[in-house]
Amino acid sequence: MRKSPTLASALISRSLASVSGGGSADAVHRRFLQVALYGSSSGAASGCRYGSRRWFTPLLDSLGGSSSRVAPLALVGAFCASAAATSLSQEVYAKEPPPPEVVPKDVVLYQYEACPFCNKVKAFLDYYDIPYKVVEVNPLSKKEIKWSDYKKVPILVVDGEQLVDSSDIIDKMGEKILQERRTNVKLEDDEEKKWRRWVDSHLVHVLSPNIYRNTSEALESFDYITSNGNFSFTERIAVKYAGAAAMYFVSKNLKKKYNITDERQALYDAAETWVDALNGREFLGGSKPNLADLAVFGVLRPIRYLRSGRDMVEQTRIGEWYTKMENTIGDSSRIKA
Ligand SMILES: N[C@@H](CCC(=O)N[C@@H](CS)C(=O)NCC(=O)O)C(=O)O
Repeated sequence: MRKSPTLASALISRSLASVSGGGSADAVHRRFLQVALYGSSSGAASGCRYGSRRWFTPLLDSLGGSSSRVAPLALVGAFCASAAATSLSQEVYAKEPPPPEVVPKDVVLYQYEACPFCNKVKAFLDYYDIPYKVVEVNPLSKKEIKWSDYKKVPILVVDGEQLVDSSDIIDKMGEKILQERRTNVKLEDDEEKKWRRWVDSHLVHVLSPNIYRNTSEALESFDYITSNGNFSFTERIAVKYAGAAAMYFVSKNLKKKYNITDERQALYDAAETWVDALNGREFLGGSKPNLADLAVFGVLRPIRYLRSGRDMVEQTRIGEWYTKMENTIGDSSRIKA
């Protein structure tokens, strides 16, 4: 069903129309906006490197109709900063590499760098030390995933098999590589399941209203967004300010949709809820992270070093767990495509 155009879609659509030469008023009104923001902090002054930490945040709502006619505006950025360089004196926790015979030979992740769902998958791959290549998808053309019927990211191609949807991807990868380890225990306990569901049904929806909360945070986010990501030069320029303005308005709609009155408080509450769930344990999984730890960490990673993420760590008790997760996951297992 068609929805009315909003100021956000109009702003974005106009910018894109002038960039891509594109589209009738009708098509313009069908566009939907999705914003992604990504960052990376390796501490390396020379720029991003594979293996650095990344953050990103996306999530915008569809403002339009059928997917075949929708030209998404997604704004993807990347940044490298030194803020997250982990202190060497901090304790380093062990990763859990699976036995080599169960590790897939060829893993390719189609992603937006800042997408929380993509970061969730990456947290899993990084923690289990599964080498993977990344294909950064242009959110406007999506030409990198033209071959697939599935029009979202993440898509993970594992030895030629396409897996979609972050939680399903993690389930299927878990079945492949964790089977041996888990044969003697319940495949996934109820607590782990419950919190993984909470990430998808609650936590992710709190993120966008926070990173586009006001004009300065929206601009901060779009600084990230426009500094990297798979955009042409012209697209980058076109979406920078229009995107920040549009997202400011879209985030207001998202608040309504998800019944959020004070977005910052909602973020703090979510962080505190998670710490309560830990109930004094290092990780939800006990002495090692489980899939719920990886999911929470993955979706928070894109915002951690934005204003909202910094506030969250300052104002709640989540920082200690987050730092342990950072240390445990360590370098990414991403390899060059
Ligand atoms: N439930 C899916 C959600 C995936 C999703 O919504 N991805 C966004 C990017 S964060 C997307 O691809 N949106 C469609 C678009 O960009 O056109 C998952 O967990 O993987």
